Amino acid sequence: PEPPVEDAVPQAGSPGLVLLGRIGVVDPASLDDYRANGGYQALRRAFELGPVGVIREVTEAGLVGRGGAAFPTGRKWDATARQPDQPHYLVCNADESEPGTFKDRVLMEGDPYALVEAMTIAAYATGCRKGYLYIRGEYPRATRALETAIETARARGLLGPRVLGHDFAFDIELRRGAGAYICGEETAIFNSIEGYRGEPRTKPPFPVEKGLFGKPTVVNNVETLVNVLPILLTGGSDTKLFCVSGSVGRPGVYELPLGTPLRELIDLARPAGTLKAVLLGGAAGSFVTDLDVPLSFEGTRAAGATLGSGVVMVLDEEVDLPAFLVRIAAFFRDESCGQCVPCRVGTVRQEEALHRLGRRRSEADLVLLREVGQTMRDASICGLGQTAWNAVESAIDRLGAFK
Ligand code: L3W
Ligand code: SF4
Repeated sequence: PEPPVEDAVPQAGSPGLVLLGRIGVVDPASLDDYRANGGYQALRRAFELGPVGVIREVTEAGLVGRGGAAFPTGRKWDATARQPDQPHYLVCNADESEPGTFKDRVLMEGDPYALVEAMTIAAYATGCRKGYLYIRGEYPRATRALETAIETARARGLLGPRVLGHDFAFDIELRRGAGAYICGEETAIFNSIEGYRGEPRTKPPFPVEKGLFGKPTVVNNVETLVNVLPILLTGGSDTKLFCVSGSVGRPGVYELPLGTPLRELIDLARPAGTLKAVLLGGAAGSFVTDLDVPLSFEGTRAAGATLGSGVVMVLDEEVDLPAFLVRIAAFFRDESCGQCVPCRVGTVRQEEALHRLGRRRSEADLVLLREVGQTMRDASICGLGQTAWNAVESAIDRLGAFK
């Protein structure tokens, strides 16, 4: 038997949790439980506000995307709602694949109706009648939880031709990924849903204008959508989920106010060894050593890092840094879709150079790494290639790797 989802949430059941408040408290399969714990209040409020009012509240709350890029959600919704081209589509990006990221999994397994309700609100605000929930193929338990939630919501009139008795039709189709990291890139998702290879498209045009099936599309991450519920009910909370892993005694998903110092989070997770560095933002992120850095999008940016999707991977002095970097490079080489040369060739060259550097120091290989890394950053089509050198660069510059 699988361990209960709340095992991955060290704070489960604590007061003050907003996004994680129902994890381990409600039975994820029970719509009645969800409703008894605040469920579907936000959708009722959305119908009172009307689509324009919902977008105004989301914009005023300052919600930004939680998938890594922190784009303002209200702006995205407003741009889609205004498109005259029909139909509009909603896509929930639940292809959570960034190494070290597992927050969306916890939300989907432990509180699946919250995502169904939040998608319904997003669709109402932006004029979508159809939503696709694109879920990572390796998440069978989350898939089952969402299948149950979608079917139950449909049977109880919370999805379908007249949602909650209103003149608003909306339904959700669940699509499973097949193991490719690149299918978490928003336009690769469109190709995958349309039945093509999961390869990113060039942007612009942005999805708000031409997305799924060439139509205006809102794409949001799971955590971004779930944030809309407290925004409509209380004006928002400004908390963020963090996925803590590595050399700590209590790994798992934590919810803390944005801006909390990194040190506080690591103390909660109980560091296990002498800390060497923290990888923020996952394989696409960077190492930091300053534990006073505030965990906010601006704070991490000022420290030359990124909050990304909330990865906080703790490394102690025992870590074999060269091997760790080779592992990251191998991941990107494996997951590059191969569509553009800088990334297809660059990720191979990066891994080869790191292998050689692991055996013996070479100035020429360090120069090569930097040139290849900069080329990937400048010339790759999508975020995968553009960020594939981030962690390696910060390990060399900040941790003195290969000195
Ligand atoms: C309308 C414009 N829309 C941008 C939209 C765009 C997208 C969003 C962000 O993600 C991040 C990276 C890593 N009009 C617009 C516009 N948009 N300009 O805003 O766009 P963008 O291109 O900045 O980023 P992105 O390609 O969506 C890249 C992170 O993703 N990452 C990994 C993430 C992994 C997970 C996970 O496992 N859950 O999220 C890898 O690189 O942090 O910052 O919607 O359409 N003018
Ligand atoms: Fe594919 Fe890499 Fe180019 Fe992205 S950057 S389109 S993953 S080859």
